[in-house]
Amino acid sequence: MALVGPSGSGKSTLVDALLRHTGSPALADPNDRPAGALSLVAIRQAGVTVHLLDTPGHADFVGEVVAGLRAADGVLFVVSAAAGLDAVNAQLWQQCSAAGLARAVVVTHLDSPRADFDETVALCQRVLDEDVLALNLPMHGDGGSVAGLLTLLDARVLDHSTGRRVERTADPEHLALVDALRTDLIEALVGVSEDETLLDHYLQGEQPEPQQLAAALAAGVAGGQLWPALATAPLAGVGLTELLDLLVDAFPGPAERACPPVSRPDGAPVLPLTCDPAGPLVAEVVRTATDPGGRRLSFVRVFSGTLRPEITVEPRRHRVDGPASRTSEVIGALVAPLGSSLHPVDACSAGDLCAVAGLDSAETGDTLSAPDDPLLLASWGLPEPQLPIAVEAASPLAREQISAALRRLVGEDPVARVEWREATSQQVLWCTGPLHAEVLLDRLRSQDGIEVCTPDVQVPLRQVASELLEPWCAVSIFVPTAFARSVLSDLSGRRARSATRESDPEDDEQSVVRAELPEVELLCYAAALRAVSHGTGSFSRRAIGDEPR
Ligand SMILES: Nc1nc2c(ncn2[C@@H]2O[C@H](COP(=O)(O)OP(=O)(O)O)[C@@H](O)[C@H]2O)c(=O)[nH]1
Ligand SMILES: [Mg+2]
Repeated sequence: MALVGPSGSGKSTLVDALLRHTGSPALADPNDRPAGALSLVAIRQAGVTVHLLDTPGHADFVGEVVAGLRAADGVLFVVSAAAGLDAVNAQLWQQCSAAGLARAVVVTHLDSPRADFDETVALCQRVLDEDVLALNLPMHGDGGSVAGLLTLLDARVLDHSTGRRVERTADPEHLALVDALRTDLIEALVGVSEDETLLDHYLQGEQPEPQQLAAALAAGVAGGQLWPALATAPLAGVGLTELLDLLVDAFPGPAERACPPVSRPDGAPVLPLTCDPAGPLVAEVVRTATDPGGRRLSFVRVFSGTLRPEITVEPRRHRVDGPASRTSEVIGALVAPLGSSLHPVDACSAGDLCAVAGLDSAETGDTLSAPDDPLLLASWGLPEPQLPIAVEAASPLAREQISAALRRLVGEDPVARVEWREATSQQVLWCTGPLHAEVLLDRLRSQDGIEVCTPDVQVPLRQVASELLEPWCAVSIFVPTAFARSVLSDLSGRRARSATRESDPEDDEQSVVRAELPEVELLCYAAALRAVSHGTGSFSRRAIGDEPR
């Protein structure tokens, strides 16, 4: 399960609460939860291992979110009842729809003075999907605290006012208050149910059995027909049992999901794979960390086949900048997240997640497969990093180490790139935004002890026959149509020419704005576009030659 949502919505708090609730210590060490990176833990509930992929909320770290979504079979949208949703979340919801990921909405911050659960669910219905349906409702105690829940399907009160969870049948006056919501939910479930007798009986006025409704809920969640919304108060332990029950009972397991498309490394087609432990090996590196011994630790989601110590794998990548990796590597010891720490495992088969230590040539985003059966997973449209940061070593010693350290740094990150610009003798680190740059340079400092300075990025100007020339680029900017006008008006202040807007032929709520402008105007454009598009815009660029200034 990937947890996504705006920064501060309570994703990490929810993960900690779920860890504690299932008997593991919470993540105490801040190193376990590095800034701007995916964090992985696993909980056990009713004999099922649930990996929780906690994603960073800020738009600069969209690469980590995309890596998390790729590794997940389902997604929890964590929404604060005090702060609501942002446009980036609406966009992520669409990406999840395209990938057929089962989802639920977890509402947090219900104890805050401005919180309104019904309003938050209504907002989700407007912004995400009209079939976001509340499964339970918060019951407030003194001072706005969440004292318990009222479950809509089986009409029970889960009373936490004594500090323990006490279950009882709802009082008639409670039921009368929620009657309309219950009817809506039951009708939605009857509507998506694969059980035809359920509809017949319901139309004849019979109340469905709880098991029938539970089966309809699971079918609706797995089939992407409805999206349960749950009230929680993670800090008070309210709603955690209900969330875990939903994860285990209603969300599809890995075996029920198709393996993402794969091909041969040269693009030649292969037959679709399934989540079969005996199938050909296909795994993806979703995060790269450094273990306490300084070794590379690659977190891997296995989609097909089984990863075992001593087998040989070949990491392959889509990225075109670095040297093509053709190194075979022998898998060493495997570990897997369990609670908030890592434990040794004998093997990791299709559907599961583990970490491999010392896989030196593998980078985040690489596909691992067998050398004699090479396969490559289709890439999942990662955004191009468009903020260039010039990086210079601050000391002569650091100057010798900086190239290798930068290469390692970008290998660990899903989107960052590094480029040596001969014309200006600058080492340029390409990031998604200022926060991403800050986190990467911080890592350079803390992991490699390299202090850097970041002079302005130079754009090479060429002197030809007394005419000064500067490079120009053609850009394609992808934004929701609602922001296209702001993007165009911002471009007009950047010496842009031939600006046009077209609707995406497949989705007229998305637009492509094209324009040509001097490269120097693009130096800070990643941040400017972030501001005018509320974090939803992305762009690509193409050099179109030098022109007189
Ligand atoms: N009052 C209240 N505070 C919460 C709740 N959930 C999270 N917080 C607080 O909100 C802040 C941000 O939470 P965090 O989990 O770090 O958000 P994330 O950025 O989504 O991971 C922290 O100070 C949490 O203690 C909640 O349900 N109620
Ligand atoms: Mg967090």
